[in-house]
Amino acid sequence: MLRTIDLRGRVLSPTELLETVPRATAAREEALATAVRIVDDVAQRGEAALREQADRFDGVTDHDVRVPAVHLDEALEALDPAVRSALEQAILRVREASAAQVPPMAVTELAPGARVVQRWQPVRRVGLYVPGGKAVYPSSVVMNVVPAQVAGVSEIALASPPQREFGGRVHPVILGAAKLLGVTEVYAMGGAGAIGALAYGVLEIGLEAVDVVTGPGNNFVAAAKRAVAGRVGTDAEAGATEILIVADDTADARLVAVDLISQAEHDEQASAVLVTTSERLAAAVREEIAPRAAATRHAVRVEAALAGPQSAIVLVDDLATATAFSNAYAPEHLELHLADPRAEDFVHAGAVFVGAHSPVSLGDYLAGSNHVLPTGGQARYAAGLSAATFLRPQQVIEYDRDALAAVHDAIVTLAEAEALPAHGEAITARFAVPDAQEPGG
Ligand code: HSO
Ligand code: ZN
Repeated sequence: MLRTIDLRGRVLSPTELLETVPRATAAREEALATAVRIVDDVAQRGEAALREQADRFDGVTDHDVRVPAVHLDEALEALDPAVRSALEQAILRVREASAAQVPPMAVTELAPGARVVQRWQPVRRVGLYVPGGKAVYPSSVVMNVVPAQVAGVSEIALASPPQREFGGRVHPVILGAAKLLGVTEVYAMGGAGAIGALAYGVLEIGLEAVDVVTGPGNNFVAAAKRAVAGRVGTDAEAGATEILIVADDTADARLVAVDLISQAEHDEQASAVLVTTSERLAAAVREEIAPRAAATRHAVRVEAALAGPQSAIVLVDDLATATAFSNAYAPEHLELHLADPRAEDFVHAGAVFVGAHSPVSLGDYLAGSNHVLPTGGQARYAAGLSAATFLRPQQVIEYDRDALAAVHDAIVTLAEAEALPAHGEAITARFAVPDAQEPGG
């Protein structure tokens, strides 16, 4: 089921490496036109458009788009105690790690009396999206909400699709998790329309436009985030999940197999890739994975993901090529099963999991790290959710007279070089005594 690609004896450029295991991202681009239409419809027709979309996509009519407070209370009360306790553990860990990751204020004294301060300002109001189609992830409530709270965001609106099987309400465990975190502004709306509603606001239901929209989702959600980017800030696109494992001959084939399967469980489009220098390991993983995949609850989905062109076992000559492959691929999740793992060499990955006891499933729930991570190669330039997603660095400049005098000539020179003499005069004016106010004048 998992095809093997033998790259041994071949020297490939990063682009050629990438082409050997293509991702299924074309669908995201194809979704863009539809997403733009749906977002525009919500921007123009507000609640009516949201209701039509709920009917069409979720099979739900006459539901409360704004979730009443009592539904949140009921959901928290009904939360299974074991689930509640597990969520609480996750919240504590993500909160602790997120708080430690808040960047400190930077004060630079460039000269006596010349100061540039960079301070971090929270975004005022954010819209967090929690998917609820093929999968319902209360853990994603934690991963979205906690960093926003740690950043000091003052208003959090949460959106998740209305569920037909729950009478048009948001999934009760998602509601319970939201209430557990103190989030009370929740909307039963899903897909591209929800992203449009958060970005443009829907006054009839009391939804004020937000400043930043974050969260994972399907191709239409990802495309809608592209469509509203610029109007609001957005996080990276967390689409179909990806796991890339780099392993040598010391790796345990059973653990490699179960980890590949764990992420293939999300989606037929999920990518599960093993890059290894060991022919023995490749053969052992091939042997382990088929019966395990067949025996798991979502066998059909797992097998489809593993059999897809986006998944493979890649055999390479050496660790340097494996590293180059991983850096070209820029996976959402990278696991290192190596005798001497050098995590610092793997510069393009949403998150790096080091050693046999740090599987992606740990990061999905309890590691303390965030599981909303860039997919589709966006880890080359983007980051996973963190408090920083909800913070903007702002520079504060304060020079005194002597400090400004010290750079007077350089500013005037540059202003003249740019043919902007008024810029220079704005400096000179501070040192010339104005005629009208000359002493005794
Ligand atoms: N692996 C997913 C997150 C998740 N897993 C939620 C289980 N629940 C994307 O990082
Ligand atoms: Zn997962």
